[in-house]
Amino acid sequence: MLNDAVNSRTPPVSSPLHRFAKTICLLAVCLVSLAWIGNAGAAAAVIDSSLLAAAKANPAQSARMIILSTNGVTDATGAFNTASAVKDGYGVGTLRMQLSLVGGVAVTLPAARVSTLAKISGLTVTPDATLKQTAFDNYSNVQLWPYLSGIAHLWTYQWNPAPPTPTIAVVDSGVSTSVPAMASRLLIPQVNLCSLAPNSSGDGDGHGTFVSSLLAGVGSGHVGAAPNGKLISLDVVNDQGEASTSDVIAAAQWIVDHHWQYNIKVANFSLQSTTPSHFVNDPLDKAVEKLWFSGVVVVTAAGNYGVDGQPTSVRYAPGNDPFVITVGALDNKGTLNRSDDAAAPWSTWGYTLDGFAKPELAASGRYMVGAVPAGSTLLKQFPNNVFSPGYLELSGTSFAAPVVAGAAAQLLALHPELTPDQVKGALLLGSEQTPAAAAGSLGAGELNTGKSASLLGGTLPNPNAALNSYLAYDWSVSPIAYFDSDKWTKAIAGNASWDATSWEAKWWTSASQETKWWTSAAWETKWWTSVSQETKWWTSVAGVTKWWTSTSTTDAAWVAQSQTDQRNGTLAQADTTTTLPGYLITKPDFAALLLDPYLAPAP
Ligand SMILES: [Ca+2]
Ligand SMILES: [Ca+2]
Repeated sequence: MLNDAVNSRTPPVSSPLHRFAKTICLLAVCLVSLAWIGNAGAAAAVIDSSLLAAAKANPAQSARMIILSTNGVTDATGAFNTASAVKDGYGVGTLRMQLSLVGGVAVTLPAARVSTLAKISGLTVTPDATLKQTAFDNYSNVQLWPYLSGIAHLWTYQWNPAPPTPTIAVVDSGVSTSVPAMASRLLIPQVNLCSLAPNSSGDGDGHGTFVSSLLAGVGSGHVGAAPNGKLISLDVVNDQGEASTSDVIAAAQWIVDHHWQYNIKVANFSLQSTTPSHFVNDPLDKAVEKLWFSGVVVVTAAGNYGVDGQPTSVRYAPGNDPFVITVGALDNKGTLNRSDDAAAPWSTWGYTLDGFAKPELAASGRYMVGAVPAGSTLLKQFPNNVFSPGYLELSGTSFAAPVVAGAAAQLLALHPELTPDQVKGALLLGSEQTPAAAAGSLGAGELNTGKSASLLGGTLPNPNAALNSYLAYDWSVSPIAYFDSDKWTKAIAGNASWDATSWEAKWWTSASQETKWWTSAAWETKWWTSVSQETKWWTSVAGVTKWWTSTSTTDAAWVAQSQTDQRNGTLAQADTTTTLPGYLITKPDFAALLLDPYLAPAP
């Protein structure tokens, strides 16, 4: 079972022994080639050139080295004893460890003694270098979110390197590659689709760079969710945080046209329209659905227009589209324990104008630290939010979305064959319940990527199953499916219990193997017993249809989500009064993580 395969990749515990075993393996590979070179040299000792240089430069300096002998540990030990006993005034050495696996010893000797070792045939002497394990092992983040979300669990694997994540498209204000965290992170030069002036090359606004650094940055101490894959940046937002719907749709079109070419399997939209809409008519919703039906997981922000944690309608595209993954902002309260986790008070949740509960799930989105370009609009607007040079601390569902987008990419790295529906199912099924959060405010729950990864071998529920029965094809136009909105509209207009029959039956039966989440009465009853809200909509279909046509063609202005949140006054005040730095991981947190099979970072 694939489930087992995934588990077997995860070391049981981050033990020193495991680490040591890996070190030995890496060294062994190294030394096999050295030994071969040595044998080719007719049994003369082979001394690594760096040790010879060290002996020449500072013969008295104590040097850590590994002595291998073609005759094994005994002869290597003898060689050490001979070298250690040399009376040159530099003192004796230390035999630190016998390495029977490779026929050698790890020792400390005055550097000058390599001249003695060089005269002993059959030896290979190399520095006992500090191993820089691999770049992947250096991934770290000073904040809590990568660990709490189970993302750090997937940064590394027992057998490095980790499988690369697929390419992630970022539809935002651009990415500045002058920011160290984002240098070399773009697969191809940025695609500029922004028609609104002023728009600098790179990222004049800063939002896209911030989002991208959370997604896949490699800045020291600020590694993003999917650092072992590449991004494609589609710039649709100008330097003032504005975009037009048509540009965002053009970006979706670009991704549809190029996803095979660049292996794009995830697209992040930390954006929203400013015009309320129904998904069946909204052009951007249709665009992101095309992405979804093309095999690209679409992740988007729920919005920051919630007030005091109360539900509201979730009414803006693309976060109101029922197919895609809409992400709410979790306030993890700066603690690893989930017992205090809740939705950030401004994180939007509730029903869409079409009756679908949003968000799907939530991830940390409060007091997030991300990279911003020097001179960017965001940096100028929030000088008091500077975490460290080049880094800001900001809050918003914009910054929760890339966490989930990165998580989706990590799942696809493990199982490239997964469809967007399956990725969505795995993310929801693996999500954690949070008792302190209002039912539904975090959707199915809080992201736990490690747990989702553990479920990939099993049958995954398809949260979109009921909707998929309304997919259709028009082969004369496109091989990509489309949502038959006429059929769906007729179905719900003629059957007010569409939700409780076709939707519910398929959704719940597909998940019958799971008990925890699917039997959650809170989710189900919240959804299905909100009769007043649903009825209100179901019985006004005619009027709604009329309203659709008056809004759907508007090329509305767009705003980057965090900017709405942070720049509209009250919320910015609420979050900026917090003392920096916030929500960091502590040593006790890290110790606790090691005991959690879904969260423990691989060594
Ligand atoms: Ca831009
Ligand atoms: Ca917490």
